[in-house]
Amino acid sequence: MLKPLIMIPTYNEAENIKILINEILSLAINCIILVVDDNSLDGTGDIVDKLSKTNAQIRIIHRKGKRGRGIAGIEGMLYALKENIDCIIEMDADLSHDPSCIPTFLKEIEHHDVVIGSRCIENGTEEGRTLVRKYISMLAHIYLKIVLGFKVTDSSSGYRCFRKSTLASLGLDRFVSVGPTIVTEILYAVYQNKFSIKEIPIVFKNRKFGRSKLNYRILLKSLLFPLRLRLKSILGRNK
Ligand SMILES: Nc1nc2c(ncn2[C@@H]2O[C@H](COP(=O)(O)OP(=O)(O)O)[C@@H](O)[C@H]2O)c(=O)[nH]1
Ligand SMILES: [Mg+2]
Repeated sequence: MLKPLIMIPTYNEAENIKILINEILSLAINCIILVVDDNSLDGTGDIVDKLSKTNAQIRIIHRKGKRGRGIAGIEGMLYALKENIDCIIEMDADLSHDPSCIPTFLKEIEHHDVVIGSRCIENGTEEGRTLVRKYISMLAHIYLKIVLGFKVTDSSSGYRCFRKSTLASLGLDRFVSVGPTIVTEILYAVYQNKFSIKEIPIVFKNRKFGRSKLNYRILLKSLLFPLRLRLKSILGRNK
């Protein structure tokens, strides 16, 4: 089986992170677990520090300075590219993404460049989300399909696996997303490079502990960002 680095960006996930890491360890796969913490105020970083002292599989990057899901994710991926691994799985820390899907990701990534956990294909679903969040996801999906031409059924899924060679060829250090638009920015680059994508079903569970970091400012940015990407691509093509 291919060896993954499992990258988990965190901000204030103290109630979730230990449960998640233990669930991943219980799968008993040869992997590195990398938490990229943005100096969480609730001690998430200290919890992972302690775990990492007794298990070399567990690593942590303590980020200082500007906070953001996007820049944290890119830093984690750039770290991963220097490690002796075959692929990178990214997942959220809030127990929304079930680690029991990891073996399926690893099986599929042997035959594809990218594997995406989808809530929208057969056997995939979403549990415990408010109607508002469901509509936001649905509209975001339609919008991304129109503006960026995405063909996958769940383009805003943050539970994904990439071959190391795929990520290495995307030029991650040029990416500009600070926040969660990184999910879109990476997927767009995957499409532009014509990499093969496979979707597998996931059951997304809404977080029970802690709070979502999504807010109206982030939503507005997420609305404008695909237009910016598309424009950049059109201007680049005409040069
Ligand atoms: N390092 C880092 N991680 C973040 C930041 N914002 C969110 N995350 C993590 O990104 C994942 C998804 O965030 P979440 O708030 O659950 O977003 P939602 O699922 O869209 O409501 C979780 O693991 C968060 O802890 C951030 O600013 N920095
Ligand atoms: Mg979440």
